[in-house]
Amino acid sequence: MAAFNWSDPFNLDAQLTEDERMIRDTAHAFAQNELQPRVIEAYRSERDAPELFPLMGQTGLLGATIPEEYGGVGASYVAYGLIAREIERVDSGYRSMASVQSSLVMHPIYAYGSEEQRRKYLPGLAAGTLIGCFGLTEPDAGSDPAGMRTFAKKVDGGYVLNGTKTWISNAPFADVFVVWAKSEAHGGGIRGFVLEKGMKGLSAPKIEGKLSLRASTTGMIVMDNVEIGEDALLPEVQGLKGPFGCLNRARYGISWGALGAAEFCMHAARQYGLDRHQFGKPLAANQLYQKKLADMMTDIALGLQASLRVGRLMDEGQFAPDMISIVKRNNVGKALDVARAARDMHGGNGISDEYQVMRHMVNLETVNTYEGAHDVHALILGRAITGIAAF
Ligand code: TGC
Ligand code: FAD
Repeated sequence: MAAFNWSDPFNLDAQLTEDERMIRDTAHAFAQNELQPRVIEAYRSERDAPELFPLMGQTGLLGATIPEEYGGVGASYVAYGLIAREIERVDSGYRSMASVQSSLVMHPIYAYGSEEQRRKYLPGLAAGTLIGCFGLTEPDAGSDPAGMRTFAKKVDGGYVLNGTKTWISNAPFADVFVVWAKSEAHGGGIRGFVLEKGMKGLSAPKIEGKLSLRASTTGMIVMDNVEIGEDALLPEVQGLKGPFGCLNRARYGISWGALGAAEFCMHAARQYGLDRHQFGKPLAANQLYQKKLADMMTDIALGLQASLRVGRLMDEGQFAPDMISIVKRNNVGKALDVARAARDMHGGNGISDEYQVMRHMVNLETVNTYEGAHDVHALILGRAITGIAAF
């Protein structure tokens, strides 16, 4: 019989390759040494942190699945998930910064871009010397991106873009903007365009006052007659399957990341319960306290196994997007439950940012909403089960 390890109940470690374990350990060391010491103050002050991108880039954490010739490390999707888990163990906002860069900016340029676009942008994005953002959501088109109004009018030699994107991670300090718009030249179909900071008519004001994800900067993208050349169009994709192809990767990464946040919360609640005594015994000696820990461990362990399975299928090219809806929805919802319980188990101290569980809890409210809200993924799955779209 094998020994039981409460922090790795199904021996996930043994299911990883040597390379994956090495990437995980590198990400863990980076997150604990570089991110953890900054996060409490960064969250308090809602401070922009563009300086983290080169640090992540030097560590190989940006665009890890992209081939080496474009600056990536050619890692597996499982390794990508492990990176997200280690970064989000510290903060969902830091994971957001990295997953937008990797899945929502580097992936579309790699998968849908011209060779010239790949060579121009990918090495800088991988190194973190360029920062990217992804503009899909608009003030009147969130869960229903087909309702977007951003429009690319055809002119000689290129396009003129008009429209507003909102709730865009990294936008206020981004150098590279992957923007989705309806294109006059393509029958009103949705196309992707790569814009650059400094273009006339392009601005990215910051959204202030977030009560969640405060370590990550969020803004708008305002396009007021932005003139771009033909070379700004991503040539290899048309329609919503373009942005959704990126979202598949980011949602999958989130399914691992959210469980990193949940693991932090569970470990903190366990230690708190062992250290703190009430009624003459440790809190952890109470049945109710232990049941909460048992539920947390179970949900985290099952969720990790599910994400590992989906990651392996992605690496084999055998995944369906609905599988990703299962793990994004389930793992984020369960992580939110874990974080709320951990906050409660810390009593009054759980309210203080020093103990960090409440920060994870409020962060996960965003994670539950972006990249397809929890209920929207239920509807995607409902459509898969019944054949009826209930949106
Ligand atoms: P629907 O008719 O279902 O599909 C339109 C076309 O897209 C294709 N498609 C997909 N392709 C690849 N992967 C997927 N997951 C796909 N889902 C759909 C589909 O085959 C079709 O292709 P074609 O060739 O036939 O045209 O589209 P719909 O308009 O009915 O969509 C409904 C719904 C709910 C599925 C969709 O709109 C949805 O997922 N809404 C959620 C929106 C969302 O996730 N927004 C995310 C914005 S980005 C973000 O939040 C980043 S935060 C990142 C961070 O900071 O970490
Ligand atoms: P809505 O679509 O208005 O939904 C509101 C509520 O209604 C939700 O509970 C939803 O589940 C529910 N709902 C919607 N439709 C239905 C239906 N048919 N049936 C039942 N219930 C329904 N977007 C980007 O493009 N790029 C980014 O980088 C980005 N970063 C973000 C960062 C942060 C911090 C946040 C908060 C958001 C970010 N987003 C980004 C936007 C995010 O993807 C959207 O907020 C999300 O898709 C939901 O859209 P919405 O806010 O318009 O909500």
